[in-house]
Amino acid sequence: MHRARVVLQASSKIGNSERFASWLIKNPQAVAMTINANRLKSSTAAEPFLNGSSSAYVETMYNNWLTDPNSVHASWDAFFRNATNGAQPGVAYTPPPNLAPYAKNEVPLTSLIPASGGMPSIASGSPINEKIIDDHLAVQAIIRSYQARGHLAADVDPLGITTANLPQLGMRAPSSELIMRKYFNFGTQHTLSRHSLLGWKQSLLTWMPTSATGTVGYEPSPTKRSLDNTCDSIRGHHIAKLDPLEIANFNTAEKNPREVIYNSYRFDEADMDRVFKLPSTTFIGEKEKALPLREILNRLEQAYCNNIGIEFMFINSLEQCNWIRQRMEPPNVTKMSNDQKRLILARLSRSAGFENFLAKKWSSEKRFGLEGCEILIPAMKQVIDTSTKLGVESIIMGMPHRGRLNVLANVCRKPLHQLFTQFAGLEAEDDGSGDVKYHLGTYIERLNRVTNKNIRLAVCANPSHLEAVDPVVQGKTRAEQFYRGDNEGKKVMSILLHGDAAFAGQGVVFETMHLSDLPAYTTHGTIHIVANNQIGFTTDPRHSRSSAYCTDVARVVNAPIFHVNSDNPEAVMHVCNVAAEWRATFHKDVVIDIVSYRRNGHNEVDEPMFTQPLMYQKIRKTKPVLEIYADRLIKEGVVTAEEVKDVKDKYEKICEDAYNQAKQETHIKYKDWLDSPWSGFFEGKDPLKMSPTGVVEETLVHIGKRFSSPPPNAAEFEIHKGLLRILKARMEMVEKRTVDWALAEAMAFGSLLKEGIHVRLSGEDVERGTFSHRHHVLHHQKVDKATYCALAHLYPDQAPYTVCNSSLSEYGVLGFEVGYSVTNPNALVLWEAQFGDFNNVAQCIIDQFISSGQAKWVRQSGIVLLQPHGMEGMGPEHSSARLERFLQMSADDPDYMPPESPDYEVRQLHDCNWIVANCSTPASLFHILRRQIALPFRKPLILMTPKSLLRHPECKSSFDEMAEGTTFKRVLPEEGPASENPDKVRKVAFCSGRVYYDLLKERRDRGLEKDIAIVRLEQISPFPYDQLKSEISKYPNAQLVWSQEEHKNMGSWSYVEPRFRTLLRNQKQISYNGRATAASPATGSKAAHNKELKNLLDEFCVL
Ligand SMILES: Cc1ncc(C[n+]2csc(CCOP(=O)(O)OP(=O)(O)O)c2C)c(N)n1
Ligand SMILES: [Mg+2]
Repeated sequence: MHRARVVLQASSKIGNSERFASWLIKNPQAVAMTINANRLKSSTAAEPFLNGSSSAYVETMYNNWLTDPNSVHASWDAFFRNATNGAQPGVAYTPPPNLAPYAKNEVPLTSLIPASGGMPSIASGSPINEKIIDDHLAVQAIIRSYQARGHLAADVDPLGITTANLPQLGMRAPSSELIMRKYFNFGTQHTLSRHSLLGWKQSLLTWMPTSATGTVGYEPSPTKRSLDNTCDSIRGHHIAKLDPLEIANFNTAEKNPREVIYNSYRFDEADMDRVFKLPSTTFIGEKEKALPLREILNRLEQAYCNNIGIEFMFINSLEQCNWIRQRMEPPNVTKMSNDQKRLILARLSRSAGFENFLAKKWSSEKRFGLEGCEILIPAMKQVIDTSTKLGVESIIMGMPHRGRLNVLANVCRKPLHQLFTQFAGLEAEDDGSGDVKYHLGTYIERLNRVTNKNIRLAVCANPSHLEAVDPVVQGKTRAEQFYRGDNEGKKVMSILLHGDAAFAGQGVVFETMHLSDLPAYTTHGTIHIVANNQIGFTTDPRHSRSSAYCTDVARVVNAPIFHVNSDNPEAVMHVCNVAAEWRATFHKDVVIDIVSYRRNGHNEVDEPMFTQPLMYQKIRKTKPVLEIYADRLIKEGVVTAEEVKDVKDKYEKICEDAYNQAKQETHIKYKDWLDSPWSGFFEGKDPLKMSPTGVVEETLVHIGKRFSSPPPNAAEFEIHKGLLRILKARMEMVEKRTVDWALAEAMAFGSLLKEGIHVRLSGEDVERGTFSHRHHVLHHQKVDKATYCALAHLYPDQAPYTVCNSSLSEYGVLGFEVGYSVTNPNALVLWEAQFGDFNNVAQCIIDQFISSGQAKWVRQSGIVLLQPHGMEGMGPEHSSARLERFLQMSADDPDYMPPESPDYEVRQLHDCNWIVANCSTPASLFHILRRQIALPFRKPLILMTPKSLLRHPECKSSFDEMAEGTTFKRVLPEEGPASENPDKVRKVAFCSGRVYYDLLKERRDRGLEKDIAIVRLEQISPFPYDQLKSEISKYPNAQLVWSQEEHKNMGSWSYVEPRFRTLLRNQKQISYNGRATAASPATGSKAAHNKELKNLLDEFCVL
């Protein structure tokens, strides 16, 4: 307020030539700067409306006037003109002109003045009364407060236990304390949870009437000042000057974020019938522009404090806030037609009927039933109906255990007999080890009977690990959008279901949400539905989260959050409609928090009374929602009791028939549960025939040259000089027909792109490459966002190339790429770790999806993990990608050597769960990447990748090793002098990866080239028994060692040792050459590192 007041005062001193508002517009701050400090002290008593809460209002008026004098009422215009013309305090105000008749719904300011109260009338020409302004401001602030914090007083909990803080049953805040006009006595604060009170009591209720006096007024509270400040600065951060470089572009829709500040206001009971003009930020009036205060409060109560609580005022867009207000504020927005009500009831009946049926037939089986949140099924169907109406054709869902079978049965309409066979303990007809029934995925195409449109529904298979499937679903959704050309997410969307405890507790939720608006990761809005039963296993919310709601994580992405009481089905459906429309309109995430309860224990054999006795006493007394709603509709005359029974009986009969059909089944089929069928990919393919991986030299040259050239419009596109040098060096390599690591990778990608294979490389800083070796995206040095990616412009009809720096997340991003990779088999999807060390942050995705996904869910993935790995003296981290862990999870039997056959390689690959490799040459990289696509099936590839080798002069390959007719070599034999006279060779060292170059140098330095042969395993797992066998037999007189740079309990040793034993059949031994065992992957001391390396090399040379 100071600013407005001070500016007003300052302006009165300004000369006549500068008296118009227009000059202020240009640089209002400059005016403020010229103010004489003494003026701050001048009295404003003569302008009483410049005091207190009205000051902010006046400031707003003043700012508006500065921008456009016509935008404010004529009386304000006159006042500001007078003030700027130097009028003395007290005389600047002139009454408003009132010449034109008032438009319909327009309320004259004079009519707002109470008839009694002794206040002078505006029309009388006396100065405007301070109370009128204060009252209006108070009403505006009340409206705003309901919008911002009404959710805290909403009745969204069907148990009425208010976030499960139950020192004693029945100690919930009485509703009279929850509703503004009635509560004022806070004596029961200690019985209420911090969630329910700390937030809203002190803020929303700032205007509450004291029940003792009946006065509606401001209740001074210790937090008053800070609350006022909060309001004042609620969006101040948008304009705060935080960026020292001043390049941040804070994209807020509200350019003038200053809010009304309120300090004090006071209503009498008589005020309740006074009519107040409604601000443009509310839609409670529908067509009415003004309402009596009593009606305003009633409507606000209905909109914000009934069975729906809405959190949306943190959203940084006025347009979006208004959009929500428009859909939530008008009276009767949740009203449904009778047909709609019957549909909800029918769906609810099926949802409850399904759980009842399972409970009856398999009473002691775990199924994680939905009882208490049966409304989830109608809710999901409503979201799907509305989304399909709005153009969505394919929905990908991820969900936890709770209610999953019900979702499969009643949302996806998976054949019931297939579901019931899962309870029968039958053996599987096809390969794989399977999964428990409440983890399986499904895919279904069917007609949506409500919209009469075809729809594809997929529920992704998921592990027990809660929320782990979230990024996978997003990746799959993104991929489907990409391949359908659905660039705005109009056809394909994702729905993620969550439990309350998991949604609040699992970090991957945040990591996934944070992808939601990134250009290469967005799915253009996800609808999140929380089946919030107010408990996680045996822990209630006060011990499982620090946030007020389980959904608070969604606030970071500006997602609106709708909390809704599950016992009010129509409110739930309304919220679902709004959420689906929100997603279709803004393409941003939205959360539906269905506040419900869990009628049984965590699973059906758990006893909840052990740990939540009071909550469960309450639950026992709570009627099931089906009963509540059926009674309501019967009472309303929408349905009859007979109809309700008929719907129930019919569904029971359907279940019974399916049950009998399931009894006829003798086997289950895992394929029935596939979430991502690849139609046409396997058909007609020889499952053991691999396409060639070598390519014609012309292709290598073309890609090499393009990749080594600056952008075609080089004259205008200024690239960094250092990059010009790199490109030049690349071009020289191409001319010499050689490649380094980066060039080989580019040629693998480029040749696949040429063949129509989409390549997507994602991870932290992948565009440049952590080690500055890749440089797939060149940046114009003078123009922001002007980039050039040569691999995207190799051939006119090539497949698209996507290379994208990701957010700094491993769990989220790797999960995303796994989801991406299962969508289209004709794509090479790669995730690169910044350093291999960081892959363990994504361990759950590696363990639960990548290594075991096919075995559990018959779902294949050809994802590639590029993991910088190598002991180069960089300390405990930045050294090891934990090769041993991947090898330990390889499922091939160390005691079994597959029989030799011409298709040995592909057979092994077919049978393994993943491929683990530590290649030593660029040519190997080229072939192994291309082999991912050449295979007639898909397998994950775990690739250790180099750091210093990226620039090692010897780590180069010739075009000859990549040209037509060449293939990936699982084993690289010795080709030097030792191989010429193998009988004389005294030692054969087997190794893998970068240590080869250390061994090579040491052998050369010591002149042992004839004595020691070095054989490299370019692929470690599956173990290349066949090729190693012939290598071993070449050197009959040599001792065998395995040389590795990792510590003995790490690296490959534990994996290769038993397999060598199987291969050698105890006729020969292989010994270990490498670092001793250790707890830490690498030493932090450079000296110790060098010493360890020296020991390793010394030992290597001992003959
Ligand atoms: C990552 C992870 N940690 C722990 C568990 C064990 N667990 C299974 S269900 C559950 C409680 C989940 O509570 P909530 O998310 O509220 O879902 P609800 O069971 O209540 O539907 C827990 C802790 C798990 N499955 N995953
Ligand atoms: Mg829960």
